[in-house]
Amino acid sequence: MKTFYTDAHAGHAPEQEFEGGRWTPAVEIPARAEAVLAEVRARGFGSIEPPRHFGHVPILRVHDAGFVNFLSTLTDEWRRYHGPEADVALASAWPGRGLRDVPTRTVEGQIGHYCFDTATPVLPGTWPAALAAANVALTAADALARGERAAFALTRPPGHHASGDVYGGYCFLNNAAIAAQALTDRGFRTAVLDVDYHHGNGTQTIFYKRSDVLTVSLHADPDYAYPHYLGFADERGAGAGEGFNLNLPLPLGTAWDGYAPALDAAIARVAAHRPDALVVSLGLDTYAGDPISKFKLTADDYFRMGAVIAGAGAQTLFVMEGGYAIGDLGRIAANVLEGFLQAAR
Ligand code: 6XA
Ligand code: ZN
Repeated sequence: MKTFYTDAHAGHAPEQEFEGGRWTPAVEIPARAEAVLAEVRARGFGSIEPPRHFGHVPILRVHDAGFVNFLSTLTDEWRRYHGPEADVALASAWPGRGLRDVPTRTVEGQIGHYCFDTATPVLPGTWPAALAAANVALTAADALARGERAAFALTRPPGHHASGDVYGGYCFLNNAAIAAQALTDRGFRTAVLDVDYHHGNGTQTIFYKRSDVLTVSLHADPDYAYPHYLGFADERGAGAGEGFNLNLPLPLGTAWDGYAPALDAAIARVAAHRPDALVVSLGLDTYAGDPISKFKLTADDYFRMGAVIAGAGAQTLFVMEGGYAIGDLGRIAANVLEGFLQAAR
């Protein structure tokens, strides 16, 4: 299995995020991807290749042009408004209930329209890093189109919280959705399976009214976990997409005994869709040692997870999402890939 990677992600290196009413050390940092890269290299799964550049067209298949323009010019606009030293763009007001979500003249108004939380600072290096991550996912998708059984897009910043026109949750461009759309555009019947601890609200929203791309997610119940406002079991898709979104919210403290039946149900739904391509949003924050999450999967459970995913029988694209236990992150990511490779033989 090839891994696709570029060190361009390191341009997005937040030091802090605003969380729980205070600035706290950022957890979505370059060391995450570096740890996974080192382990994937050491385990010898296959070549590690840089992304090619696909331009804006495949990104605009998923994201709104105004959103892309906003993100790509945000640092400039932020500095115009807040002064040349201002290098952390963060929303501080939103068009909540009773207010009007209308286009406004200043970046202070626009940022609340395009962002949904305070955990996602935009720095001068953020847009190039986000663009590079999308290109990593697109290059890996292209490997599937060329016939590879599987590929690993070692992406950061992650993507699954970003919808067509809203960013947040450490995510800017939805790498997995962009890849899923690119595969669909090349004639693949496509499904997305999201195993990140957090519900992939962006991915769900992007494909919610469509039947061509199935979206399935296992995650911490939003009743107690981020992103709080989407990811409930009764969200099944709408219009033509009715029945093509499956959410499997799980209780606090879920370990493999509770996780495995839900993963089996998820894979059964994926298999029933008969996809040619399966895009896996590979969040690793379900790990017992994760500093921001509350599931209890062990390192060995990730071998099992990879093997179960192989059972879907589709060409599979793993796209990295969350996971913050940096000391173990490489090992658990590689365990998924190894479990998959052994079962897919
Ligand atoms: C912000 C939490 C963001 C969660 C990011 C994540 N307080 N998403 O891992 O998958
Ligand atoms: Zn997550």
